Amino acid sequence: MSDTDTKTRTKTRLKTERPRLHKVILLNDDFTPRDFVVRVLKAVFRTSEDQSYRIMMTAHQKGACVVAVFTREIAESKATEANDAGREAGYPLTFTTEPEE
Ligand code: TYC
Repeated sequence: MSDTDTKTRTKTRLKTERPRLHKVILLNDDFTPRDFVVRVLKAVFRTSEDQSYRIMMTAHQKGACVVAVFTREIAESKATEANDAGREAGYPLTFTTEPEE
């Protein structure tokens, strides 16, 4: 028998997939006042006045703007909260969610 024992070890690394993130998208409409959109963005997404204004203007000019990305549950609950705020004030303000590629 030799002094040195050589053994082979197989290391199994399980691949843990990260949860897919979901985008919250702000859609433009012709009725919601700009300052109301900014107010909702600040309250629900905690974006600064400046960021909120830019997001609102991008949606206003391009038709839509990605607000932020979250896990699916958080994206959906924030979109719902923001849509409800619009509905409560009588505006058609709309946020949607979609999975990131
Ligand atoms: N287009 C609206 C207006 O002119 C303002 C607005 C901007 C509404 C962005 C929705 O996602 C929006 N009053």
